[in-house]
Amino acid sequence: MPQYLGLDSSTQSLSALLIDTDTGKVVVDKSVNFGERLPKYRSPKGFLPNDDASIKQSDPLMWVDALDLLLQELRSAGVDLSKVRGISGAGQQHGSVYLCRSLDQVGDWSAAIPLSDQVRPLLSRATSPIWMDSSTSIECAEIASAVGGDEKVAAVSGSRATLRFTGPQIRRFYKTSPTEWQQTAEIHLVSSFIASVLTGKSAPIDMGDGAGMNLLDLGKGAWSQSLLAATAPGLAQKLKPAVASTTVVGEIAGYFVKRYGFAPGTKVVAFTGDNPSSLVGMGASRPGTAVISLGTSDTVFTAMTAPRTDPQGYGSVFGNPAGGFMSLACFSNGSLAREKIASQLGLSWNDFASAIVDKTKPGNGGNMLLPYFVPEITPRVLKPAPRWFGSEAFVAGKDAAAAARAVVEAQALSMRLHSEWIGETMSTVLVTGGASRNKGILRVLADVFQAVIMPLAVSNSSALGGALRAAQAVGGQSWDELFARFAPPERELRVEPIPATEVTYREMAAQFKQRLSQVLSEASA
Ligand code: ADP
Ligand code: XUL
Repeated sequence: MPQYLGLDSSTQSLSALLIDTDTGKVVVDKSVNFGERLPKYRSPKGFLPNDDASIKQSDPLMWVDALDLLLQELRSAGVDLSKVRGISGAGQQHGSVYLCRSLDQVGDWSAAIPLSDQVRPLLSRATSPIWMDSSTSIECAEIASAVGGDEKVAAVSGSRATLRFTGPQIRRFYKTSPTEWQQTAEIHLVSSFIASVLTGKSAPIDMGDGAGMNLLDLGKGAWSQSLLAATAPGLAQKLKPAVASTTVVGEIAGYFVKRYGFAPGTKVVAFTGDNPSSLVGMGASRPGTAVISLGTSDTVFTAMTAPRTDPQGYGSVFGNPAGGFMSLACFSNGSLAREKIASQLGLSWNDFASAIVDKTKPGNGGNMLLPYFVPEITPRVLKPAPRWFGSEAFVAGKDAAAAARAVVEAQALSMRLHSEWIGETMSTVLVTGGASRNKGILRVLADVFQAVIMPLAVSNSSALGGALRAAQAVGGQSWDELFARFAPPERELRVEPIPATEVTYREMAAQFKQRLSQVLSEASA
């Protein structure tokens, strides 16, 4: 009964998913929501409030406390963690953690003291910038100009210098906090930080998540000397060499053996980004299957054999943990925008779905919303600026049903428009994430993409990806076997497109594109 544990430290929660490769069953699937369970961190949505909408940071100790809390809950629920043979997992991408001492010099954690109390004195920076941060316009321009332009950055790292990416964030830290920068011995991504905490050693960054830093030379699979130099002096000494995602990075620290009953010697496999991990968890790590993830951010991604970059400069190329690369377009106005409409208009998620399916029609009677409630990544909208077009009641925010359809139609149209560069025909799209069970959302996606939309049995594909990667790297299981047993889509929940809506959405897409470019040109004027 070998078991493998996948962890996903995402924006709003930490999840654990345990699989048994003998029975082919998911043994446990449990999450701890940061806002609800750890209110002392004052982060109801997983990040700290800030008057400046461009600054989005989280307390890394919240992630550490969540790890203790979740493992404690598994233990209390009677889960026998001594059966776990291997652990891997994922973190929200791009977020970074700054340590004043390498964990390699710290020794094992004391089992008598909560982890967060032991990690606190190791932080050279109290907060971690996360993927929602958009405060680095100047740093992106500086990095691009130092290496010969944005195309050059994209050709080497797979993405133009990008606001949320770790390199520009590191540069801003170096410029604004020179003393803390000097005190920093080691920089981690959220993924490698959690792996480091688990092993009590400094775990290297993997190629999948490392590609989201604007620092990795994708062709060489190593840090780019010119990008390191353009980002901050001394940066090379603060990063370990990046490793393949299948690398065993260490064994579980004694702390977790003593406190939670893991077997000594349990292997930990490199953690990766939540999207690369989802690619594996969806069984989509070979080219040809597109995935839409509806989490805090909405993302569209697919595996690809050779890296191809977005000519518009919004999309990214990351490492595929199962080998090769993946393309990704990320939208920050995902679940938070849907939640905003639902909560403002008093709709439960069931009401929200029924507003779309039963109360409104494709095209929304001419109503359209540009749902930029927070700064948007794709396309780049720096200042929140929702725009409403249509009937008087709709524009006044008084037509709840139309608003529900409008937010989802705009999100789907934007995903369609901004994933064209990926160049995959999307006849079947797998969906995952917290919102992937909402029938209204699935209906709109099917019609806008004219594709069969298929949710996965497990909605937390990122944690599942972690468990599958551990089973592959530690247990020697083949991907095909693992995908067949753990990642089959829920065929009964699939949503077929209605062919008659193709014309409606073709016309609506053209109008959306036109309104969007008008808003973008006004914003840049
Ligand atoms: P992340 O991994 O980014 O933290 P999740 O994939 O766990 O996010 O998704 C969390 C989000 O899912 C919540 O913010 C919530 O808005 C959304 N969500 C949960 N259930 C539903 C539902 N039935 N319909 C629509 N959205 C939902
Ligand atoms: C991807 C991105 C987000 C985060 C949080 O580039 O920024 O999807 O990984 O989920």
